Amino acid sequence: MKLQKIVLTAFAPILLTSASLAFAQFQKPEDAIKYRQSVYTVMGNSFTKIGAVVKGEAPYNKDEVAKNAAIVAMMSSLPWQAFGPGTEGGKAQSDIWSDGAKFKAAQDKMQLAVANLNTAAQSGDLESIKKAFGAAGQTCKGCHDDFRKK
Ligand code: ASC
Repeated sequence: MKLQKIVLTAFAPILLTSASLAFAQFQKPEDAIKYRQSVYTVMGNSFTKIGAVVKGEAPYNKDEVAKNAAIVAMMSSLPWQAFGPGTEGGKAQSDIWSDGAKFKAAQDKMQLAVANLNTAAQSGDLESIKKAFGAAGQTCKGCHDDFRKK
């Protein structure tokens, strides 16, 4: 084995660990705020497009809804790493940091609901999409009521 390869193999776990830590870290609180708000902007954009179909304001196109539901589901795991200690600000209420367990429960609920929406969207059954969309929207609203400044 070449020395380079041995060294890389030996340090791979450390490199991977520091890479995943770096992924969750931000230089300044404003960077974390901008990151989480950006994620919500992208999620909201796709969610609203599905909403237009559900409300009958836009025609149902299976591939479009499936694409947007996949975007929402994928993005739903991202905001939370940007609510670390010392990143208070934006529209975030202080309860996020003082009642972390409640905030975590709300995150899990939303992630489950948008995963269900994605499953329905990939299946292409508009009735189940409508149901799952309503349930997902409730989890958005619940979290806003409890944790977002008005
Ligand atoms: C959206 C959006 C939200 C949610 C919420 C659902 O499209 O931007 O924040 O839906 O309004 O209740």
